[in-house]
Amino acid sequence: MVEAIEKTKTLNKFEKFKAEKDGLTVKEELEKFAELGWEAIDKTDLEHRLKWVGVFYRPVTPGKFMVRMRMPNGILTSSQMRVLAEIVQRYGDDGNADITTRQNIQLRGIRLEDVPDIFRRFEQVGLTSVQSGMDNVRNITGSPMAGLDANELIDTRKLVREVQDMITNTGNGNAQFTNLPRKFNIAIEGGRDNSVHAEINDIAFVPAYKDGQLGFNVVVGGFFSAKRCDAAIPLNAWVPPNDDVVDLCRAILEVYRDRGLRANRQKSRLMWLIDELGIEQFRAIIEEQFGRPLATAAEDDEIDWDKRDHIGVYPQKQPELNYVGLHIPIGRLYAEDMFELARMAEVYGSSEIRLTVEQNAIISNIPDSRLDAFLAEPLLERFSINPDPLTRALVSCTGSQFCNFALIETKNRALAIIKSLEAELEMPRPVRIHWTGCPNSCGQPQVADIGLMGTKTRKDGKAVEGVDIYMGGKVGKDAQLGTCVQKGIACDDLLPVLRNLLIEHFEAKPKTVCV
Ligand code: SRM
Ligand code: SF4
Repeated sequence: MVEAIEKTKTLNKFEKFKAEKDGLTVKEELEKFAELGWEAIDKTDLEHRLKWVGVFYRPVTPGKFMVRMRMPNGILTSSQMRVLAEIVQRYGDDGNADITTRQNIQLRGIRLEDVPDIFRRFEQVGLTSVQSGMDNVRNITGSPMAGLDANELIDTRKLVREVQDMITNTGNGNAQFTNLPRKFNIAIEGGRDNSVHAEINDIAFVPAYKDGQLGFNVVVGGFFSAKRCDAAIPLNAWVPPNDDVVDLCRAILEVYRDRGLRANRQKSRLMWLIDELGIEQFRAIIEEQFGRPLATAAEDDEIDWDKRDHIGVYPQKQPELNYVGLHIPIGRLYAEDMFELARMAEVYGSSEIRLTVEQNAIISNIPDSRLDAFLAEPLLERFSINPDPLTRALVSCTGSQFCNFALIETKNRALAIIKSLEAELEMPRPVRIHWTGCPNSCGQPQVADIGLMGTKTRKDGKAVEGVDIYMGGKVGKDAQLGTCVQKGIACDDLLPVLRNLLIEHFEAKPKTVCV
């Protein structure tokens, strides 16, 4: 008993409230919360535990919640999209949805009193938002072309689903994995272009041949946080593309759950545990938990392409079928867009919609004979298949419109600045510009050609919104993280700074102005 009290003393406040009451228990209390109203419920339940079922209290818009879904491999059906559209439509101007940097969807404007009904509707169409926030495993990413790409090595759809089902008990919630030391990211890549940013996940599987057999090399510990950012390192393990993937994820999660560092929340991600143990001992412990010998890694992996953005029209491996990637500016969707995407997926494709980590959408399985009609749809005027080069590669996190961690407004500003730059510059190719509203790095500035991280700076003696600039991020094969090259540029002064960077480093040319 004394020992237990001593142990609690060293725990941070998050660990204490998790020990008092597991986050997942709020699942059984949703009807009660709906009746009580958000202002009357326990503060820790409101601000933290509800995230265990994917419901996020937004201090910026009190009473209007965000719901973060799970979209394994970034794939959903038109019926699922329609249900999500109906949900946000109910909230008028408050309601919208964002495609996230983890191939996922977040709904906005949600009232707590509607959550039980919303969850019933999710269940009817096979959707879940369980364990999508706080100390849980986030949406599991996979190649958005899984099953469509002629050059694909492994179709990851089933594996991603199986790993999600293991972690969430098939969407019902799994108390085995609801008290991790911190958040956790998993990605399973099956293609050649590292479409998932394997290097920034706590566990990533990348295709590799071992003794002639196709499977995955495993890398571990990649993460971003305000304190530290690191690319994943090799576990020196190879697994075949079967149950071993699920079992290895389980083993790593169990080890992380039971041995992960919990005293200082800034040092709780998996990489800190790997540091403490050393990668060799970490591997040995994982192998023991896995319960059988782990094969050593294949010498090379098969990631040998530049990363694709999937925007445009592409033939599938299935004859006479195509997928079309639509550019969704800063990932923002409104109900009418979502209804349209659902309708178009049904009319032209196979009722399937896919999402990318660049916050865009893909409609797949469109026959050659239907392509022209698809491309003439009015939605494509806004969700273009051929956007201007800078717009094309723009990514942005939520920012201060909805996120209370934000130091700056991101999405709307990102769009406005890109428009101005495009008016002034001729770009020979896309430049990946990523905005993130604070050092948490949800918008992944470290993977960008130019990453912009929100900060506060001073201008004319006043505190103003600004950015630190990151450069050198490389994606696809030989991915590497960018680093900070300039600090504290006021957002109002950013346009000329970006213009110069684009001219100096990315072959932009000023447009000739006709007079
Ligand atoms: Fe994130 C916290 C949004 C991807 C690192 N992230 C948050 C919260 C939940 C903070 C909050 O409660 O307000 C943000 C919700 C704002 C809102 O209302 O939307 C938030 N993160 C996002 C999304 C929506 C950004 C986007 O616009 O796409 C992404 C949702 C992904 C998903 O579907 O689950 C999102 N977050 C990421 C990524 C990128 C990735 O996974 O590739 C990262 C960096 C990678 C990583 O985690 O290693 C990321 N988010 C964080 C962190 C820093 C984690 C840390 O270890 O310190 C936080 C803060 C925290 O967890 O304490 C955070
Ligand atoms: Fe919010 Fe910061 Fe994440 Fe942007 S990077 S969504 S501002 S926590």
